[in-house]
Parts: sequence; structure tokens; C-alpha cells
Amino acid sequence: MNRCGTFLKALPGNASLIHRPENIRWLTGYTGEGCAFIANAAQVIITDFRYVEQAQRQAPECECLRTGQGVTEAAVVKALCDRYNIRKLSVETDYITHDAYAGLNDALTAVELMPLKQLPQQLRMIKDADEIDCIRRAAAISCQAFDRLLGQLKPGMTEKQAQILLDFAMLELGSEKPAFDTIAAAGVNGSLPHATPSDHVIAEGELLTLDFGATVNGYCADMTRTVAFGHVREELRTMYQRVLDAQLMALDAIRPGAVCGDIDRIARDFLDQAYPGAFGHSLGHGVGLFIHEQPRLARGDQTVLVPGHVVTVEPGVYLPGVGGCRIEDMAILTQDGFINPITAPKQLIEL
Ligand SMILES: [Mn+2]
Repeated sequence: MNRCGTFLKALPGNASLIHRPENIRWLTGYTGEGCAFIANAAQVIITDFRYVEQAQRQAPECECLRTGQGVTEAAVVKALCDRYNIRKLSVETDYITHDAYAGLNDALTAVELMPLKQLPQQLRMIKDADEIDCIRRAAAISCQAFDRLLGQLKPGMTEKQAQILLDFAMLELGSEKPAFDTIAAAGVNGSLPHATPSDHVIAEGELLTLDFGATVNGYCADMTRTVAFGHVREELRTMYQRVLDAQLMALDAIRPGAVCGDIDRIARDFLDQAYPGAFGHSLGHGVGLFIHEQPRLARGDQTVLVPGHVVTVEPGVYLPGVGGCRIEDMAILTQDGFINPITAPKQLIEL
């Protein structure tokens, strides 16, 4: 898959140097180290010996130039700018190191460096059919892994054991790697939205929140389910139901034309009535090659949803000393609504 044409049409100048691995992958298909020089005149992967053959296989439309043995990346870029008479080059100034930028600046005396300003990320917000297919496959693997885990979870297990079983299941079912470090938080640890799985032994009467996702061709899935170990007390059941209702209300509002900040507000107002301040993060975020990308379902965000956007919807309540709960699905925006590829059940499961 090569998307350089789409990119060059939107690029203000006529040449760009890309360093973010996900952007290089999106543009050229290449997944190794190095950078990509994308211009109207040429598309070039610049890397070292270890990745040359990989670049040729993954990005056959690109030339591949080698660094190493005294040849720096900056020197290769300078040669390309000279060869194609490039006077302006946009670079990912929000990503490369200060030293790398200084190196380019020193080498490219006749070239003006400009910030790329996240143009690839902006283009990546709207997913094409191939990307949506990858996301749906990643979501399906995640749901299958969760289903398998439900048959394995039992009181006496630790959070870490739950994480290992889930990660193993996703890998065995076809995930390249976890989309992010799997979260497993039980009992009072549930009030930490991004808890690291610990040796905490999960006991009867506790909730367990699992936040995880598989990846397919670099594309992430992201889902969260909170399950009960045995019968949990009324306080926790009420919290669970409130979070689920908030999520259903938010999902109900998702369609092309809806404003991201408005969807966030629906869930937030509803949760704040019962649990003031206990829902402290945004309702959702875009998902793609990055686990967190644009658009965001966040307070005040004026982005209007359009077909091809993919967002999570993940309200939660976090009560220190008591516990927490989060339920997360994904919405793939279509012409007249959305597809939710997260099919795992949402009624409270008592294990
Ligand atoms: Mn998420």
C-alpha cells in the first residue's frame, strides 16, 4: 500500500522527510527503521544495511538509499535535495530530536526546513477500506481473546495472570503484538484508570477491569470490559450500571455530523450527576496505527464526525478506596451511523 500520492496532493511544499514509523508505514508500507524522503520527484527510504532488503520488499515503489560506513542520514538527504533541486523540506519537528534537526540544518545549507505540522496524522483520521478491515480484524481477535479468558478467570488469580492469559490468547489468535500494555485492575486498584497489572490476588466480590487490544498490520483495536468475581456488592453494581448507561447514551449520539465535544458531554453530565468528578478522562479517542490519535471525544472538541473516523467510547468511574469501572467499545463511522466491532457482552458478567 502506497499513499504518497494522497499525501503529496495535500502537502504545501513539494518535499517532506518523514520519521514517525507509523507515518512511514502509512505512506509507503515500510515498517523498519530509518526515514522516508517523499517528494513529487522521488520516494526514497533511507535506512541502514539491516533493513535494505525489507524496504525493497515492503515498499517496492520506493528507492532505497543506505546510511552507515560514514554516510549519515543528513548527507543522504542533502544529496537528494541537490539531485532534485529541493529548496524547501518539511520535517516532523514535533518528533525528531533536537540533535537530528540540528544535523539536518547544518547539512542542508541551501534548503529551508519547515514543520510538517502533523499532516499525515490529519490525513490518517479518515480510514480507507483496507485500514478499516485491519481494525475490524484486530477487534475480532480482541473479542475472541476476551471470550476465551472468561472461561479461564477465577478467584485467587492475580491481575498479572489475567494479563498474561489475555496477551497469550490475542497472540495465538493472530495479533502481531498487544496494541498497548494490557491493563488488568481489580478491587481498589480499579480506581487507577491506567493501572499496571500487579500481584494483587483477585478475590470474590471484586470487579476486574481489563483494557486491551490486538493489532493487525499495525492497526490497533482498543476495548475495555469490567467483570465481577462472584457476587459484588450493590455499590459496585450501581456504579457499573451507571457507566453502562452513560456509554449507551453516548453511542446513541454517534453519527456523521455529530460534534465530538457534544458526545463527551452526554456521558460526562450523566456520570457527574451521580459521581461528581469521578470521570476524569476524555470519553474517547481515534484509533488506527496509533492507539491514541485524532479525533478525540473530549470536552470542547469541535471536530465533526465523518464516515471513516474510528473512535473509542469509554466512560468510566473511579472512586479511590472503593474501585472503578470502565466499558469501552469502538465506533467506525459509516455514511449513516457506525459499526461497533467490539461485540463482547456488556451486561455485568459474574464469574
Ligand atoms: Mn482507549
